[in-house]
Amino acid sequence: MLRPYVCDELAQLIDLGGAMTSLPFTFLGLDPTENGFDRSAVVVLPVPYDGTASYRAGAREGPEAVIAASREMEDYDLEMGCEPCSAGIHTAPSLEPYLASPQEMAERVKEAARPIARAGKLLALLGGDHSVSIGAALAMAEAHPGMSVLYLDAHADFRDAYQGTRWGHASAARRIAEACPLTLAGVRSMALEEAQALKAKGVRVFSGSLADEPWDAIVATLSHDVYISLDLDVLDPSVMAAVGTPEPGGLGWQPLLRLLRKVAEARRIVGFDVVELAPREGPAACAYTAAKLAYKLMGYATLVGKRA
Ligand SMILES: [Mn+2]
Repeated sequence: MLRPYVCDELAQLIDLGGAMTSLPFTFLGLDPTENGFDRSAVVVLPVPYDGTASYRAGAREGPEAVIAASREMEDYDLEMGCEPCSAGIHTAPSLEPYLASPQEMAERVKEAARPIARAGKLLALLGGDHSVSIGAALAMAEAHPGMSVLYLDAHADFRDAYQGTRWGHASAARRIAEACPLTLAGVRSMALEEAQALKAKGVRVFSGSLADEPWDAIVATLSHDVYISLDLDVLDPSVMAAVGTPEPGGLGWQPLLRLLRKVAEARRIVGFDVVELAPREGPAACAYTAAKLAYKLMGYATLVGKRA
């Protein structure tokens, strides 16, 4: 079914069965005048694009579902004992997709992320299929020389090209790894071509559900500034069913939080993305889980971590 990329409040209520609320359609329902760009430490960039999805599409509806679910969330975080949103969370307008060329779409994301990166804001990109991370990571790497990327994904996304493009979700980690050091974690599925390329290029790979919690070993591969690209399919499908390409044997919710907190404690998180939520592929709880994960990352990055 064809749907507009940005649907109105009414469609939102019908689609997601969301509670009736008069909150603004921003992350957490925060007041946009109190959370303007200049006053906010965090900038949410919604990128409703799934032009390169190869299995189950629908990630174009991810950002909207995450923002809708975030409006049902409490501002207060029990673990941190405060309201992480007091740092200011600005929700930027949704980036308009460009469907004619995945490469130009990556460029468009990069241009949108650049001013956020240059202003020293914490970028919080909401996808979208995983191809949207390419432009975001490249813009962040430009603004933060020496930055490394922690790429959390059930799949390697390391094909040189797939289905006629080098800028799709299946090549996202490969394109990013050409620009900055990349660590792949939580991976449970890859092609032979990818296994060989990962080895040839010396990418650090932590595979499986990470049940032995190799957090220190993962952190040790990362430089001072870190960008986290988080494909929700890194979580086990029992926790996160609403993804385009579910893969068994993934991380649990708590282990993933422990990893993210470890990274925040030891490094400076300069930005992150949460991608691949395809809300129609799973229960509504998945959008809420994704929203909570994004908020946890905002809190860890701004409160727990190094800010210099
Ligand atoms: Mn991915």
